[in-house]
Amino acid sequence: MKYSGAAITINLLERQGIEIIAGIPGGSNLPLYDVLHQSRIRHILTRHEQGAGFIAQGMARSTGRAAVCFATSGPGATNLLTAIADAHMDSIPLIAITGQVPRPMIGTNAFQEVDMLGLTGPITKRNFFVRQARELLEIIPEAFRVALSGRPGPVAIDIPKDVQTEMAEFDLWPDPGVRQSPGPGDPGVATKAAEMIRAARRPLLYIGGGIIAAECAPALRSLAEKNSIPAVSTLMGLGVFPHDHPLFLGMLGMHGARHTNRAMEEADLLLALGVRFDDRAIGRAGEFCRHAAIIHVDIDGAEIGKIKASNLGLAADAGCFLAQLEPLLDRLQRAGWRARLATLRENHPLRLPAETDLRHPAGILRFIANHLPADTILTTDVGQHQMWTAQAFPFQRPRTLLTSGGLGTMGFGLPAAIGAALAHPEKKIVCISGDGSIQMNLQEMATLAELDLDITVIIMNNNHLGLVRQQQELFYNGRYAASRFASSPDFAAIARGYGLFAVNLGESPHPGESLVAALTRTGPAIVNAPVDSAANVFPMVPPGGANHEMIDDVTLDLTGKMG
Ligand SMILES: Cc1ncc(C[n+]2csc(CCOP(=O)(O)OP(=O)(O)O)c2C)c(N)n1
Ligand SMILES: [Mg+2]
Repeated sequence: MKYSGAAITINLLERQGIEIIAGIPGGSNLPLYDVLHQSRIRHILTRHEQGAGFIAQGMARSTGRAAVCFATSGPGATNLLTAIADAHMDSIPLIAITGQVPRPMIGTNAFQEVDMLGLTGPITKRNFFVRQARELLEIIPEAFRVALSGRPGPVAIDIPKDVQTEMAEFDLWPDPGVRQSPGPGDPGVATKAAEMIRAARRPLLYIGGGIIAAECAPALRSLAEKNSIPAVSTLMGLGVFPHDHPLFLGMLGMHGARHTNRAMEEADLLLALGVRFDDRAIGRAGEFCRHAAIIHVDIDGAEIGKIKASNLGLAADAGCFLAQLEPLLDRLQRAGWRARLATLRENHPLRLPAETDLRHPAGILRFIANHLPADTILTTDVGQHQMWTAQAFPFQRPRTLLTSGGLGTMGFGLPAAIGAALAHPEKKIVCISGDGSIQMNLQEMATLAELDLDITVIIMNNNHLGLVRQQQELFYNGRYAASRFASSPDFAAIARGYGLFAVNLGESPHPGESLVAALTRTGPAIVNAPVDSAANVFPMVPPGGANHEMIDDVTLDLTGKMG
């Protein structure tokens, strides 16, 4: 057989089962597009490469499968970097394939030349520069294997234009790259963990995105139920427990409920699974869970002991560990500990506005939850609206909250929603955005209009960079530098300009009805929701503070301890 580098690439992507690629063509990847044009793979033309990166992420995050984006060299490639870094922080299997200037021109500052190998090194799991067309036969399957195995993550592949056109002769197509089954992990650790759990009186599970990546949410719930171990979750772990599960205590950390963070203070054993002790979750590390022994299990050995020393650590797949641990645990009620946690919840509840309060993002979130099926996928942008989504929306299942956790990238929400809708055409997708964030990838409204997907975007419009404004109010003595927009666009008019259906709740005589109409119609809808610009997300751990130093609108005690 004899194929060009471009044909080898597209063929191998087909063999990997890739059905959709998002991207933008340009001089350096035209040979790839020329072959893609004949392929059964569907191409989604975005309006910015960052949009393509986040569309691929939306597909990957909502399915757990690897997804692909394309960009040309130079500015096309650099426009992908934020989406690649974002995938790296949240362990998302993204394959970013960029065109590069022809080999003889490399290193000459050729038109649209940029060193992608150098730029993507720190933000990928692995990156490749393809020197010859035949190397693609190894590199493409290897890229998928790396992206999906162990701790998932992004892989970048940079292909010079003349490698795309170079012909290579070979006999056999390689097998597709697949996720390698994780090793079972040391069974001795499970035995030791079971002993520690048996000796504990107030154990807690601290779970995160690793449980979703390992697809072991059902195993985790049944282990928790068997031994009555209550659970707290990071932002990335929301959905692993249904929000109203009797053992679920909610999200911990910077914007967690007071009773959730307080429970951590009282625990004597922490079973940390698929988590990395991120600062937004644990606050000041030295003071996190001061009275608890820690068992830490994560697929990435580099995370064990990185931030917080553990009494027992294991680099293993969470699902394999749970399978070893479950038979070793007794059926227990732990009535005393659960009663204590119920009292904490009663005394320190998360106070949210009522679902009739459509001038508050949390009210809107509670309201829409009543009109959406339990498996609705929500994407968010980054800001106050993101934290209110985490607090107020009753997530029921894994992979129903797609949010930029580690990098916190404004502009994530709309393209990620497009990706989720492409992967789940039968589902309604809702994007919760902010008036700041939506403008960071606003151009993808054109892509949405073209694709006519079943997406409702709700822009929580407080005319501010709200989370910044909040920090300035609380920690910079009300010096509001660059957090208020002096002018605000008419988002509904803009959306209509893109050819989308749009409503402005501020102009609607019956906002609730307009919101339901936007949610229940099939096809895209953009909702501008004017909300109170003075509202703050509470409770809040001051940046750099310990979780027990939470403040809220009642205490507003910047130095005080948790009441
Ligand atoms: C790309 C990017 N730039 C800057 C920030 C810093 N930042 C975090 S939240 C925020 C404000 C977001 O405003 P908006 O989308 O309106 O959400 P709100 O907080 O008002 O709900 C900013 C600027 C960021 N997270 N991402
Ligand atoms: Mg805002």
